[in-house]
Amino acid sequence: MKADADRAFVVHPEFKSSKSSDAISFEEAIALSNSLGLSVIAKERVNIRYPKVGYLFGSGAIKTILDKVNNLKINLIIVNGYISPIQQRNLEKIWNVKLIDRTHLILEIFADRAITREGKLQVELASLYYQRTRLVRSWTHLERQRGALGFIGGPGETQIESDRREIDKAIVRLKKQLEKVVKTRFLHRKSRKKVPYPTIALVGYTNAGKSTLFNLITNSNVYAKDKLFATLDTTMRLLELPSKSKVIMSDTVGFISDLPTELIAAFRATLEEVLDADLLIHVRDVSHRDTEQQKVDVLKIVSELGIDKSKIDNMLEVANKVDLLPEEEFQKLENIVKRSENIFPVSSKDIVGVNELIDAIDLILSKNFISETLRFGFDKTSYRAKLYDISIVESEKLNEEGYEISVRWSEKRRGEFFHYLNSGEI
Ligand SMILES: Nc1nc2c(ncn2[C@@H]2O[C@H](COP(=O)(O)OP(=O)(O)O)[C@@H](O)[C@H]2O)c(=O)[nH]1
Ligand SMILES: [Mg+2]
Repeated sequence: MKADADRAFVVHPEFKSSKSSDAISFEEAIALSNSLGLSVIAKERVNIRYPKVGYLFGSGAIKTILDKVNNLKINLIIVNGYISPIQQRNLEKIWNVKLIDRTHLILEIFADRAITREGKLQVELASLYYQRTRLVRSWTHLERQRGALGFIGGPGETQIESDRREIDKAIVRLKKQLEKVVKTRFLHRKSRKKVPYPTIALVGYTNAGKSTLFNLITNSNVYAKDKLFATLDTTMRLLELPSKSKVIMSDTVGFISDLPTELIAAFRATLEEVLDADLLIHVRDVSHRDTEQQKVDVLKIVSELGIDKSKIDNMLEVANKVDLLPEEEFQKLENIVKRSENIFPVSSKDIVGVNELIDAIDLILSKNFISETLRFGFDKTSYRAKLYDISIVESEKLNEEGYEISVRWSEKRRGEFFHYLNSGEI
């Protein structure tokens, strides 16, 4: 989608009954579009008093949008809301561009981010369900049906039915594959963990500022610029902390408000890297009117993902966008921060509080991760294999006596290794 559709126009339909939180959803849709790599050339809020059956928008709005599409050479319109298949087709014809709705936008993002086999299958499944609801007859078929006085059938109907059958078959196939993958999930996860560094994941709602903070921290870092790991995608980077220890930081899609229920499984699947992270950083937009509820949601979902309680308790909280807080609110936050070790007021925009955050990450990881050098003879190849297997080796030297392997690991992994060693299993 990126290549030919990168000049986007985000249109936000605002209904009479819209909640005040809609303004935020508009901002969020723009953040989502950006994170997909689209350039948002235009954005517009459109009041809808009476939704038009076939077009949603009134003729005035349709014309205004058409002019913008032509003047600004837009090739993709994102309607931040639900749009019926018929409305979609009609509007695409008038505007002569591709149009996607909110669910489709979110699906594109998940498809872009799914890393594991399970994640990819979940997203594919969700998009098949979505497609299944989008099958429409073309106008000619509809007219033919009317002519037949309500007789259901005719070429249009047959085509839709057969498309639907194809999709249903694909759904069944995918579900079977998914079942298999879920059964072997544990093995997959194990084989994926191949980086010998502690990992940090940024979590939080979309638009909280995760990517801004991620870029801020990683762009100024030498290691982040080095492409040491070809396997790391753009959402993961290797960083060097002030203590010289290295960590992998990963940005995530984030939580999306009013996530359509049919996308929940796919959403969770894209968050899998979070399960493996050694440290979670919860990035919040503290200027958001629903910030408290968002925090509750995030904590709930994180614990439902099956993350260790200790990891959740140790989660750091970034109170981002403090630059947008009125003085009085800022004071309140400062008072909370004084009483807590885990909350960091930050402005990723004005670059405030970032060094304090980095120092805290460094401290936590140095407390939780021990570096040491192990030495053993050449006959102990199984020890060496085990160390590589659990992916904690930082460097290795050989001398006359044997191996000299430097590792960096958590107390837990260390315990596991020595347990194996003492039990004679290796
Ligand atoms: N005022 C202000 N805006 C911010 C701050 N951090 C991020 N933003 C803006 O918030 C929007 C969403 O940021 P982004 O990093 O894409 O959020 P993400 O969806 O969590 O990755 C962007 O327009 C950013 O420029 C901040 O500290 N202050
Ligand atoms: Mg982002």
